Amino acid sequence: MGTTRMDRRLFLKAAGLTAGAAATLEVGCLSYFKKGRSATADNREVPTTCELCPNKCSAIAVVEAGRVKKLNPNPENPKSRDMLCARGNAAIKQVYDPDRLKQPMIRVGARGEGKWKPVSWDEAFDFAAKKLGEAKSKYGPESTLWSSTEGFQEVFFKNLGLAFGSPNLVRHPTLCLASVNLAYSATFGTVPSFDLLNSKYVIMSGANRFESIITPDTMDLIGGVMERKAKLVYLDPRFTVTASKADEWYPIKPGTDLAFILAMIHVIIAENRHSKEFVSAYTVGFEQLAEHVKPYTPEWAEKETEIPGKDITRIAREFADAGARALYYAGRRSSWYQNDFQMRRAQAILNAIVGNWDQMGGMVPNAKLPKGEFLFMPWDEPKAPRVDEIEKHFPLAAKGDGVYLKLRENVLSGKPYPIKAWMVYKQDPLNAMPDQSKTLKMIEQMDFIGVIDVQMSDLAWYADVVFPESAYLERTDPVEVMPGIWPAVVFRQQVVKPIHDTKPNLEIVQGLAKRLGLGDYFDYTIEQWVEAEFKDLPIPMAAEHMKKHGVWAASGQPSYGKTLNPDHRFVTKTGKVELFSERLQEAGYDPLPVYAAPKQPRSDQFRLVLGRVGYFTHANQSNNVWLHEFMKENDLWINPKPAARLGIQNGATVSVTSSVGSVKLKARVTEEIRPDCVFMLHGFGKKSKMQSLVYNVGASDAAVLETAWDQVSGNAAFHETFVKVATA
Ligand SMILES: Nc1nc2c(c(=O)[nH]1)N[C@H]1C(S)=C(S)[C@@H](COP(=O)(O)OP(=O)(O)OC[C@H]3O[C@@H](n4cnc5c(=O)[nH]c(N)nc54)[C@H](O)[C@@H]3O)O[C@H]1N2
Ligand SMILES: Nc1nc2c(c(=O)[nH]1)N[C@H]1C(S)=C(S)[C@@H](COP(=O)(O)OP(=O)(O)OC[C@H]3O[C@@H](n4cnc5c(=O)[nH]c(N)nc54)[C@H](O)[C@@H]3O)O[C@H]1N2
Ligand code: SF4
Ligand SMILES: [Mo]
Repeated sequence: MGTTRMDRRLFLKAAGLTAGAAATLEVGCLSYFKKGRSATADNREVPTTCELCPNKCSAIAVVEAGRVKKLNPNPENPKSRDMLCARGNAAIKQVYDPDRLKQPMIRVGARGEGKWKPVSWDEAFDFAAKKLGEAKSKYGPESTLWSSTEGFQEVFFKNLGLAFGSPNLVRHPTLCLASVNLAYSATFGTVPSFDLLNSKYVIMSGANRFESIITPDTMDLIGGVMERKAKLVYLDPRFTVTASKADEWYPIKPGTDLAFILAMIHVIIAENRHSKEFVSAYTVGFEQLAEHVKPYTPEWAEKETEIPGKDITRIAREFADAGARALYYAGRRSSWYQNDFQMRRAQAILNAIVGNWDQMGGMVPNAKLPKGEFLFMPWDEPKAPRVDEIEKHFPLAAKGDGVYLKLRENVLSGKPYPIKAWMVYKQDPLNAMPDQSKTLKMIEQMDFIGVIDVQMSDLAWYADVVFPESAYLERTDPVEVMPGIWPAVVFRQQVVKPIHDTKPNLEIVQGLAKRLGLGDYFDYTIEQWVEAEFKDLPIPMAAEHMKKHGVWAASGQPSYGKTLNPDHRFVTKTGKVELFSERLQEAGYDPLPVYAAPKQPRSDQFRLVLGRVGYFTHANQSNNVWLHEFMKENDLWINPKPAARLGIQNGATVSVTSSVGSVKLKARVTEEIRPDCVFMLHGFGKKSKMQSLVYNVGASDAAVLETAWDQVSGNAAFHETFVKVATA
C-alpha cells in the first residue's frame, strides 16, 4: 500500500501543519503556561521534549489517572513553535507498546534465532562487563566498538566508551549529513541555518521538507513560501509533497545537481550578476572560480540534468536578482552520491557569490545560548589510533564521529586490528547501513554485542544482551541548547514513572561502569547533572523556569549581519569565505567543484533512490501502532513506462535485485517518479519478530543497497545502487 495524496494532506492537517495554521505562527512569544492549571499527582501537565526524531520539539504531556493521555505542542519553543507532528503525537504509543523491551534479556539460542532469557539488571550488567573485560584483556580496549545516534543521553554512552579506553566511537553523521556539514565548513568555517521564513527565492535539491520534517524549516516554508509567496524551485526525481507545493518542479536526472549549480554560477558570473561587495570584501578565489565555471554552460548542463538550459539561465537570473534573500537550501541527508561533498560545496559557493551570508532571508550563522556544565572526573585519552583510519583516508572529516562504512570494511578485514565487542546505543545499523549481508558478517565476527534500545531493533535481535531504556516520557535527560536563527534551551523531564523494568541510559552506563572499574567517572545523578546545566542559563530561577516551561529562548528578533564587518575572521585557513580552497587542494581534493557525469544504470536497471514520509522516522517507527495506520507495508515506486515494458501491474509483487541482495515487495506504478529510478521507503521487512506489525512485511532497502561513500567526507552514498526489477 502506498501513500495517496489525500493521506498526505490529511497527515499535514493532523499534524497542525496546514498553511492556514502556520500563517498564525509567531515566534517565541506565546505561553502555554499563562492560564492557571490545577495539578494532582495523577492528573498533570508536564512540559518535556520530544525524542522521536532529531528535531527535539517542545511538548506538553497531559497525564490523566497516571497515564499519558495526550501530547500538546508547546508554543514557547521558537524552533518547533506550536507544532508537534504525527510522530510526536504517537510517542504515547512508544510507552504503551506491547512490543517494547520490558526487561533486560540475554540471548540463549543462536544469533537471530530469537530465543531470549529475561534476566535481572545485575545479571545483564555482570554478563556484559565480563565480555567487555575479556575483549579488553585479549585484544586491548580498542577492540571494542561503541556506536550511537544523537539523543540527549548519548553523551553518557560515548563517555563510557572513551573511559573504557576505546577510540572507536562511531556516530550516525556519515550515514546522514557529514558531507553537507563538511562542505559548508570548508567554505564558511561553519554550518549556517537557512532563513526560509524571510527568503524570497528558494531552490532545493531533494530536501523534501514537507515530508522530511526539520523545525523550523518546514513551518517556515509553509509560512514563507506558501503564504508570503516566496518562490520555490524544487529538483527531485520524485514528485514529493514538497514538489506538489513548489512553484517549479524539475525531475532532475539523478546525480546531476552539481551540473545544474555550476551552470547557475556560470550564468551569474558571465552576466556579472554576483554581489561585488560581498565577493570582494569577504571571499577568496573568485578569479579562479570564474575561470573554472566557463565550460559549464546551461546548454551543457541541459544534457546532463535534463532541465532545459533556458530554464537554468532564467532561474540563475532570478536567483541572483533575489540576491541576499535567495537561498540554495543545503538539505540535511546528504548520503547520496560519491561526489556529494563537491555538490554541496558548489551550493555553498553559489550562495556566497549572491551575497546572502548573514542576511535576513539568507544564510545565517547559528546563534547559541549559554548553559552550565557538570564537571565529572576526567579519564585518560584512548591511546590506540581509530580502526577506520580516518586521519589517513579522510583527513578533513570530523574525527570524533568516525566514518561508518570504512569502519565496517576494516572491521571485516580485521585490519589494522581486530574488533571483537560492539556496544550500540539508539541506533539500528542493520537498517541504517547499506548492504545488510555485510553488517550480518560484521555481527558474526563479534564475540559480544550489547544493545541499549527502547524496542527490539533488528540489531538487538542479533545481540547477546539487550538493555531496555526507559522511553523518553519516562525519563529526565540532560539539558540541550538547540542552536539556530532563534536558538532555544530545552529540557526533558520525567512525565510518568517507568511502567516496566527499564532504566534511563545513565543508569545503564553506571551499572556497566561500576563493574568495569570505571564507577568514579560516572558518580553523579541526572539531577546533579541538570542542576549544573541550569546554573549558567542567563535567566532568574533557571531551574524553576525550565521545570515549569520546558524551554527557554531569548526574546526579541534575531540579529542579522554580526559577521558582516571587514575584521571578521571566518574559521577557514584564509579567514575569508573560501570559494577556492587551498586546504582542499593540500589534502589532495579538487579545490573547486569539478563535475563528473554519474555512472548510469544499464537499460535493464534502475537507480534506487531513498527518502522519507512525514509519519515515520527512519526505520524505527513503522511498528508504532498509531503510525502504522498511515502505512502498513512499503512498496516500490516505478514509472508506468518501464512497468509496462516489464509487464508489472500496480500492486503486483516484484523482486528488486542488486549485486548484494534481492527483496520482494509490491509495485506502486506511478507517474510520480522518473522512468530511470525506483524508490522504496525504509523501515519494513524487519528481521525482529518483536516488531510484530512489520516483521517480514514489505522489504528493507538496506538488503539491496550497495556500499559506496563520498570521497572527501566518507559519507555513505545511498543513491549509487542499480537494481533490476521483475515480476515475482
Ligand atoms: N518525517 C520525517 N522527518 C524527518 C526524518 C524522518 O525519518 N522522518 N529524518 C530526519 C533526518 S535524520 C534527516 S537526515 C532528514 C532527511 O531529509 P532530507 O534531507 O530532505 O532527505 P530525504 O528526504 O531523505 O531525501 C530527499 C529527496 O532527495 C531525492 N533525490 C534522490 N536523488 C536525488 C538527486 O540526485 N537529485 C535531487 N535533486 N534529488 C534527489 C529523493 O527522491 C528524496 O525525495 O529528515 C529529517 N526529518
Ligand atoms: N537504508 C537507509 N539507511 C539510512 C537512511 C535511509 O533513508 N535508508 N537514512 C540515514 C539517516 S539520514 C540517518 S539519520 C540514519 C538513522 O538511523 P539510526 O541512526 O539507526 O536511527 P533511528 O532509525 O532513528 O533509530 C535507531 C534506534 O533507536 C531506537 N530508539 C528510539 N528512541 C530511543 C530512546 O529513547 N532510547 C534508546 N536507547 N533507543 C531509542 C529505535 O528503537 C531504533 O531501534 O539512517 C541512515 N541510514
Ligand atoms: S518533528 Fe515530530 S518527531 Fe520530530 S521532534 Fe518534532 S514532534 Fe517529535
Ligand atoms: Mo539523518
